Amino acid sequence: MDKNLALDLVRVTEVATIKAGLWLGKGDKNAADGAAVEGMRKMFNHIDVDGRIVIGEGEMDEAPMLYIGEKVGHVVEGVEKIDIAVDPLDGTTIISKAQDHAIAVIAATPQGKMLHAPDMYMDKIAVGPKGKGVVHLDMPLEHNITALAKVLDKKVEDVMVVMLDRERHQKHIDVCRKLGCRVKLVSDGDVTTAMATCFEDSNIDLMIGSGGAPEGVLAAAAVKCLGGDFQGRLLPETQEEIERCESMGLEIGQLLTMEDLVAGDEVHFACTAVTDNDFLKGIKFDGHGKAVTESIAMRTETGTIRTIRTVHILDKKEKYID
Ligand code: VTB
Repeated sequence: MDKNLALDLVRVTEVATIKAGLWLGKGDKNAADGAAVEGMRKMFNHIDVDGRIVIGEGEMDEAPMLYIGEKVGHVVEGVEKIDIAVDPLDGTTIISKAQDHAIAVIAATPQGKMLHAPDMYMDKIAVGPKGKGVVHLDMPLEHNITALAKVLDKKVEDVMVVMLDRERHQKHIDVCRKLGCRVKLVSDGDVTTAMATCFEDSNIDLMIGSGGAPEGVLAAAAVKCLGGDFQGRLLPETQEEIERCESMGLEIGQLLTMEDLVAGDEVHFACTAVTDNDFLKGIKFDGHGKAVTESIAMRTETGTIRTIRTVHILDKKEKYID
């Protein structure tokens, strides 16, 4: 794919962020989510792509916009057909409380290259470029942390492991406590924490634990562009979820490598920080009609990673989107 789609997609994550940002700290997560979805959906009409949503807000009958299978984009002649994964707002609770790690995010590939991850839990591990080939979801956590410390040339005590602050992760915390490494617990939003492993100055070395499977694919796309590694395993809990995995041709318990999650070398990724994270500042409204966002746009083909700081004139933008 010759075109750098990520540069277009970032305009879409910016709009989702502006819309969601209007609900920052207002205690209404549904309104924030709805606004992000609507903003993202509308902005797609301005982007020249022939897109099909493969990871979105849900099945057609449960989501009015950005549902799985929905066509998005302004189709012009000669434009390539692509698959699109979106999360207009990862961290709905976070934004309602103005806490860190909320993000608007999109990944795109040629058709058939992204796992259509169903809405269930996924066990995840993410690591930056130096840890690629060193950690493995099937290896004990002690081993992963020790091996990672070695390649990072750090003491085990200084390795920072991040995970969602959930009771189900107590077993991981226990291992970390025994080893003496550092643990960062975040309330929500594990797309940004997976990405943070790839930024050396984030002070995050390893991301582990279970969270949403669709967001796992988005995180894998980001980590692939950033040169790190991501592995996952679907965790079906009901008979229906088990059948869903089987219908996708997946074995129960199968390890999903980066290639299984996001295949090939034509991955485009864009995200905009709704609230602060370990590598981007969240949206700021100046109170006088302007907002500033920070985003990342990147693609595997060239390996370019762009950090984009944008000033938005809100009333002009509003007219443009509608
Ligand atoms: C959340 C959210 C994550 O998964 O934790 C969710 O913070 C599922 O976990 O960003 P819970 O059911 O325990 O809340 C994510 O949405 C994505 O992995």
